[in-house]
Amino acid sequence: MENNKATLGEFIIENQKHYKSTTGEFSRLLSSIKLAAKIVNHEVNKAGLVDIMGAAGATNIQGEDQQKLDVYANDVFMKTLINREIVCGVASEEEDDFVTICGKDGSNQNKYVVLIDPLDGSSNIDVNVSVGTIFSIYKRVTPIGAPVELKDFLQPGNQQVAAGYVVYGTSTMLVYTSGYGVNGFTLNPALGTFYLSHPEFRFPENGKIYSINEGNYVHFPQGVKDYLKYCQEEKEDRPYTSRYIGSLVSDFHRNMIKGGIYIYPTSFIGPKGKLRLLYECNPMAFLAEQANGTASDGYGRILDIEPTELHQRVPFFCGSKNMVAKAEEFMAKYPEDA
Ligand code: P6P
Repeated sequence: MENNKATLGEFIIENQKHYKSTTGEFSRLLSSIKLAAKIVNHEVNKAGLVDIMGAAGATNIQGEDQQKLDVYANDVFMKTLINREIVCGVASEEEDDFVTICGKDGSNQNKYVVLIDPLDGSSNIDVNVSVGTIFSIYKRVTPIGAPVELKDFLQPGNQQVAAGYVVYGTSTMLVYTSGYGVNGFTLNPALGTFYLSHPEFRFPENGKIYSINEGNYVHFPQGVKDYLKYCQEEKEDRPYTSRYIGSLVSDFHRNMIKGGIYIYPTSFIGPKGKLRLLYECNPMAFLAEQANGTASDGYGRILDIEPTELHQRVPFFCGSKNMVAKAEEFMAKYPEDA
């Protein structure tokens, strides 16, 4: 019965002592993300019944076909965060540039910016496989009230004040960290309430699942090819199990519960990999480290990368510490691939 579990709203209030915000602004921000997640969830859950699936005809800055739910999810988060003046700016995978309401009049005194992938894994929508929203929250570095600038968004991941995801799967969960561990909340759709179902997520120390699109094998760096051979050989606790959903949030979520590594490396197709640093890798890396896991670009800590562009891509190795460490060992044998 949920009645003995805290709701997300109660949890946010109980943990206000952790948030450096004394005005309740941070709590309002988390509550707004909760609201947007419920609205998007409602549409995702009925996508098969109404004509909201399929490409919206437009393409985003990544050159990817925008699925109608992509566009819808982006609109919902923009309306919830910008129109209601909860934050001073938002950068989104679906927007070429950041969006802000901090005009020159200095009226907007908000101090947070949000970076978001409104609907990650959207190519799975039409085949009824789970998708997710990923968010990353920073304090602005420019003066409060002044116009927001790109440098408010180009901060290293180690400056995040919070990060999380919503996974729209067999059940809808909101999972987030504000630097004090990772907690998961499951939505009761009948009540429209998220309940604390997974307190204190922790990656199992020794994972045995690897998640990678082996269709790109011939294009992988040699270090990744060697690591995959290591995972597949019959020795010690191996062969490991291969599981790949094609939805970062879902693969990450499973690996955090069962132990495992997710890899999206560089390849001939994507010389910097495919995943975006600011609104995919950094938030997932913050969650991973807060859940006793780790996240690397194959050579160094994801959270220490100094961003240069809003939509820049980086290679991504994330999950159980033992597996990421072993993958980095193989990558280190080929420094020319760095
Ligand atoms: P591929 C979805 O587009 C995404 O960004 C991640 O959610 C997912 O893990 C990856 O790309 C899938 O990419 O090239 O294997 O189809």
